Amino acid sequence: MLRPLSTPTRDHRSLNGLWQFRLDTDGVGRDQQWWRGRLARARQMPVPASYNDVLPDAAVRDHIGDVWYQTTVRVPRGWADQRVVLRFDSATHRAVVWLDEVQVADHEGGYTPFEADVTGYVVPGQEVRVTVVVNNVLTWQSIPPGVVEQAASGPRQTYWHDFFNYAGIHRSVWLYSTPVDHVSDVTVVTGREGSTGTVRYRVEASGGSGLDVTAVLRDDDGAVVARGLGAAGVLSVPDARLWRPGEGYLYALDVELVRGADVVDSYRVPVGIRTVEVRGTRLLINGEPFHFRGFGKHEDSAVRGKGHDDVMLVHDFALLDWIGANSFRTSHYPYAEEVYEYADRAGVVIIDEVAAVGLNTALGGSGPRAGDYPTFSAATVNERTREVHAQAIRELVARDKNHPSVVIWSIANEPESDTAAARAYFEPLFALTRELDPTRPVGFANVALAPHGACLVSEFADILMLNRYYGWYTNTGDLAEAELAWRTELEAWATDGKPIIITEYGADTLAGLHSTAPQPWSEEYQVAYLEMNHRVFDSVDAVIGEHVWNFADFATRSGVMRVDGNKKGVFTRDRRPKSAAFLLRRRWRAQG
Ligand code: BDP
Repeated sequence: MLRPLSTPTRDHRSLNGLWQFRLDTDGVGRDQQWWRGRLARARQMPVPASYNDVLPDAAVRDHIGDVWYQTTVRVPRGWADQRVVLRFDSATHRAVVWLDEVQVADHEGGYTPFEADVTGYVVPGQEVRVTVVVNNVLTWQSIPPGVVEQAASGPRQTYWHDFFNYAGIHRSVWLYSTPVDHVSDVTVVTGREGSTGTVRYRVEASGGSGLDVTAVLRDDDGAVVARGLGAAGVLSVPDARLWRPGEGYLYALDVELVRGADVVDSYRVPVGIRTVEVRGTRLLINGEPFHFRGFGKHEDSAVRGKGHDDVMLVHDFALLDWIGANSFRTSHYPYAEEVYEYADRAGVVIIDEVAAVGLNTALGGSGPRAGDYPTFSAATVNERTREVHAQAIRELVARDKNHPSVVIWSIANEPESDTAAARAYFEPLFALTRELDPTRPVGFANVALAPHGACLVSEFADILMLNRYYGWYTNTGDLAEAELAWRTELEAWATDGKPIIITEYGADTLAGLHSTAPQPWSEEYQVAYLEMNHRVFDSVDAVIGEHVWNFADFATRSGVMRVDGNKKGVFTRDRRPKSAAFLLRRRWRAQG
């Protein structure tokens, strides 16, 4: 799905700012048709942001169900005769949207964009009311899954993932214009033959007859380097400057829809020319082995929750650079598109993950019956869930396929993977992902509960991604024993002959807690824990990367394992370095 852009034929207007907001405490808004007028008893709420932590009110933070947002927008006068589109970069986890009295959109899934052609419902120059109901309930048929149970005092939301269930309008909202005949999609796949780069493009357009497509590739200075005619083609770039980790060189593909001499629509896609390939135990970018150094991250910060914020975006990338990281995983959901655009320019490599986290009821959920459910069954994660999961993968690939920074699709985090049911569930999802994008390797993050020999899903993956906590959840405080056990397991995985990325290893650490003999929770223990892990990784040739869990401390639901959230950050939630940051900086900068 194309991002809204300003081009010679297109315009866009942000709807970000303060919206009217109301909690639907009794769940009556849909019946009472709250979209039919001004939202009563509303207060102001910023967009984008999670609503949960903006107000000091547990009823808001822990609300289960619908919340309502409303704003008005004046459609620019100059948009007469244009197609007008309303786009949400995300609404978590699902939303229905009305323009005045008319329902225009309905979307499931909290981390991918959706839009509606609203041309028929707006009058350029006039104001229109936008009402959105956002729902945060996780069910067995949502991605991620969860269940709402009736406890003695009311409903309780249970889920099996370890981050707070933030909700709301987390990303930007746009009204944008395109010509009626317009470019609807562009797909770019790059390659390399010797020093010549290739850019294979395909343009989809909606519109009448007599339309043609031109494609012009420009370098970073704007000089034309190749031209193509037709809706699909291959452009050759002699002496191409490649997109490389650490050097995000981008060309621009200017696509025009033309009728005779008239330009009907134009759109621009940044293009990084690079290749990705798994060969033996290596992942090659431009034919060269790439070693992943970095983190599993979260979209998480104080007050904003999961709301996208350019300040945090630029700061986090500056910290990645400071520490010598070259990559991260979008654990455990697709991030805001601004993140990928920034990574493209910065030359930072991304493992792009769909929001399929917590498909594993053996991992401590919290709730009256959290431990009692089977993961896969007709009544829990089932065929319908798989279809929702498949749709989430389709939307992820459709959104992110053109980003050079994305080199691996991760189709789940720590699912149950040691049962026949898991195998049957996942096999078609791997096939689907490959069909959608044959150019990138596909994997999933494997959980310690399904070690080598027990995991029945890894054989479908091009690359092994392991989350392991030897020395933390097992062998707690005993790094000597942890080291032996970890090396034994890792050497077993290495016999599969695939590249291995350690996608999680980490220890909770309370910033400012020190101990001379490294004790769990102290900064010294986090350092010693990482050093032990690094000794293990450095002794196994198939290991091609390490992503520490986590970049920064983050919010979780409450529980006896969590002190004001998960404290495995190398940075605190407000991005101050713990001692481990300096260790990583020394190690990674020496490698880079
Ligand atoms: C893994 C999960 C991650 C958790 C982490 C932890 O993938 O989301 O936050 O462990 O326990 O199970 O800190």
